[in-house]
Amino acid sequence: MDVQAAVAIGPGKPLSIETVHLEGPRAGEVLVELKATGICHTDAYTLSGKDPEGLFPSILGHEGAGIVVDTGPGVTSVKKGDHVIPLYTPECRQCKSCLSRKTNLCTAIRATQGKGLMPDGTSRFRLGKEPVFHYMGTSTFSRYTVLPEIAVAKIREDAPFDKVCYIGCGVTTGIGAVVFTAKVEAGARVVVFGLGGIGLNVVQACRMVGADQIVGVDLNPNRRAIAEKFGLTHFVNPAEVGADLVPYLVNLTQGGADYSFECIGNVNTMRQALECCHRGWGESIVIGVAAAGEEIRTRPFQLVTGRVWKGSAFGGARGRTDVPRIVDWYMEGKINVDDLVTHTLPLERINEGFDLMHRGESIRAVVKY
Ligand code: NAD
Ligand code: AHE
Ligand code: ZN
Repeated sequence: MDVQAAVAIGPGKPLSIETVHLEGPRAGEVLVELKATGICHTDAYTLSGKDPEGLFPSILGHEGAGIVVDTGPGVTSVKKGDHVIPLYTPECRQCKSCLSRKTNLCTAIRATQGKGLMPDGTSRFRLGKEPVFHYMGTSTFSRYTVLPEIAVAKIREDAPFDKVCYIGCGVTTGIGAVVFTAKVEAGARVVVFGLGGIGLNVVQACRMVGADQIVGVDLNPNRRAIAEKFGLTHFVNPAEVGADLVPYLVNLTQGGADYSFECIGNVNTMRQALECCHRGWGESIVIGVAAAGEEIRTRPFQLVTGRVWKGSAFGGARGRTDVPRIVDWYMEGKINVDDLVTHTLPLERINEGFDLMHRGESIRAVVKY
């Protein structure tokens, strides 16, 4: 079928709205009509050309929601008409990683996914005669996409697509990092670096689990008001504090944070996030994605004296199991997604969504198909 999509034609170039050819689902695959997709900072990172797995031409986007419109042979877990969220972290429930119960990083199709291909090693998208690469196994910047069955989470039908698409990445990443990766407990003191689409979800999850102190660090002063609405207790602008940010945060948290979260993707703030943690037990969770070639540094003494450095991908969530639960949390009013979707645009204006993010004006811009 011919479908309209925003194609990443080259690094640093605006997305180009094109009619591409999409082949139907093969064995174990489903065809999904996307109804909405969020624009995450990671899409901008890959479009910039700094992602070692970035390929061009490709169809980016990994924060979608839609309806199954066709299934390939052998598909049993979803059917036509089901509402789904595509998963860039699939859940096969059979691979070594899934069976370990120690990680959400399913490895069933990771190798082909990183090469922009479906599990059988081919692409379903074409522009004219040229193949177009998939992205993160999801390619949600297209009105239709093909996904492996293990890479969709079936969700309830009363959930609005233009809000729950954000659960396909940002919401789950932020909430999950608190609930699944760090397991923040009531009474904790937390520092969150970066109060954007991910960091604000970390903030609201910390409030949800009963943290006592939630400190946010961001260069954008406009983030203060919305972060306070989501549970922030102290806003810190590093431009005002200067070089002494770490001792400032240690003092503010009365000895150091029990948990810190880096939601920027900057290796300098990753170091600050670790070093503002409490001696003996403070845990720092790296969520931000830093470009190829970047490296993190600290004095090993920081770890010897009990601080813990961890990472979190997709919030440690197991997609098919946890994403429907997080949709329920939203529908039950336990988490606020609506106020974080600050802009809604048609596909034709998707590049404006990237501009809003770069200017720090949006939290999440969502494309509604
Ligand atoms: P965003 O652009 O919405 O938010 C980033 C925030 O950081 C902004 O508020 C900005 O003002 C602030 N900031 C930038 N530089 C700063 C600095 N030096 N000091 C303090 N604040 C600073 O981005 P996002 O969508 O929230 O994504 C954040 C990061 O998380 C990105 O690197 C993204 O790629 C990554 N990410 C990781 C995962 C994962 O699974 N690990 C999932 C989604 C996104
Ligand atoms: N190709 C990138 C990887 C970037 C990365 O770390 N991605 C996160 C999700 S970011 C979503 O917004 C992730 O899930 N990583 C685990 C994985 O298997 O990719 C790079 O920089 O190399
Ligand atoms: Zn993302």
